[in-house]
Amino acid sequence: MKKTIYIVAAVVIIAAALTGVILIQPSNKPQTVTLSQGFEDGLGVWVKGADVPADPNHPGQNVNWTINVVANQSYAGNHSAQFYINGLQDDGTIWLTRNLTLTPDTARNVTVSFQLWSSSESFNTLANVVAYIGTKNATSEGDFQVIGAANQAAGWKSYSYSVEVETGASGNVNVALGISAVWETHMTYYIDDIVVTAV
Ligand SMILES: [Ca+2]
Repeated sequence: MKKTIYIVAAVVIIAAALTGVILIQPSNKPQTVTLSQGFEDGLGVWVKGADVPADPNHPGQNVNWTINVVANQSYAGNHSAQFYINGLQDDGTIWLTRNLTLTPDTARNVTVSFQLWSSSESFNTLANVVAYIGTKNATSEGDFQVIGAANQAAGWKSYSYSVEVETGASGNVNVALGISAVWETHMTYYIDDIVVTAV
């Protein structure tokens, strides 16, 4: 019981100290922006993108890929985004991206976190989970940062990526996330519960 009182007292002191810190910050600090996407109403403002190789089995075409909102898997609610790619060429990156409009000419710490579902755990990396945060549009695999292997667990696993961004004159910052095939197989993953924050 005594211990509980000490803990409560410590929390109160820390809270008071933190409040003091907040009060002395300049009042023009940009507000924290938080956006979430759980795919309960479709893709919303998120846009599909891909950088995939030609398919030698179908001359003149690229390998098949799709990103669709589906109801057969979900981390929260009833829907998620299903990512499918024919990885038989051992190559190909597909993603969802959206734009943030932030205060121009400020330095912001932008984080994207999300849940990814894999059907199995594998010691081989079948696909990488990739992300991009920055002021340009991510258009190729090379624009993306690998943030982890996709097959670390059977079921849902959380991923996160943060970048300190100079917002520039427009204040436009793009966030993208997806998967990149590195094993010769067809692959399907699900993504849900995306949260983007700019602080
Ligand atoms: Ca959902």
